[in-house]
Amino acid sequence: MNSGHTTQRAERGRRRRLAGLVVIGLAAMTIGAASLSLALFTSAATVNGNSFTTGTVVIGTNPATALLSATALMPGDSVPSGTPGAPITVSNTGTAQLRYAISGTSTDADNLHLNTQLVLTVRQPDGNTGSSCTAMTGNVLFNGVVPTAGVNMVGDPTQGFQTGDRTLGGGTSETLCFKASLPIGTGNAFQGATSDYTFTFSAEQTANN
Ligand SMILES: [Ca+2]
Repeated sequence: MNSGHTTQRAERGRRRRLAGLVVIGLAAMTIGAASLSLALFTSAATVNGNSFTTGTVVIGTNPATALLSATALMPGDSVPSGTPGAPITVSNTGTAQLRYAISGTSTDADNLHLNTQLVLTVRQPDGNTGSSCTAMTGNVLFNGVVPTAGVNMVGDPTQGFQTGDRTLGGGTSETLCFKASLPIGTGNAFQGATSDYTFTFSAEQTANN
């Protein structure tokens, strides 16, 4: 009986010692594995400085208002008077090339229909280059009336290229010459009539378009 108990205690002790050895062994293996991964040679390369900035298209005009005006226009008169045209500089202060068109609208608040008589003319500068509108002899870009409903005077503001659309590179400008004329045959019904005109310069990117 005593001999049996002694044997059982010895057996339990042996099992505990064995379990302890197994735990110690596993711990040693884990530490060994960790030491092994730390010992690997590694390397990395970074590629920085990848910066993106979008381009801009910014159209502007000089003058920005009152390019043409008259207060006592008579049949046969033109504005400016004589042969010169009124120069307007169209600029692209953006960084990307733009394409632009010019459309016009007019008012007829007094219902006297001056805008059915007044003829607007847009030409390129004299000799088609430079910025001089002295003789108003450049290529004709538009010559006609600008009705209340509006009209495309130069090119077409519809997206994409249409005949007459003009291009301006980033940071460049060009000059166009405007003129308004009241035909000598304009009748009495148009006395004291007023129409106000608005010219809209519409620009869009040419890249991928
Ligand atoms: Ca267009």
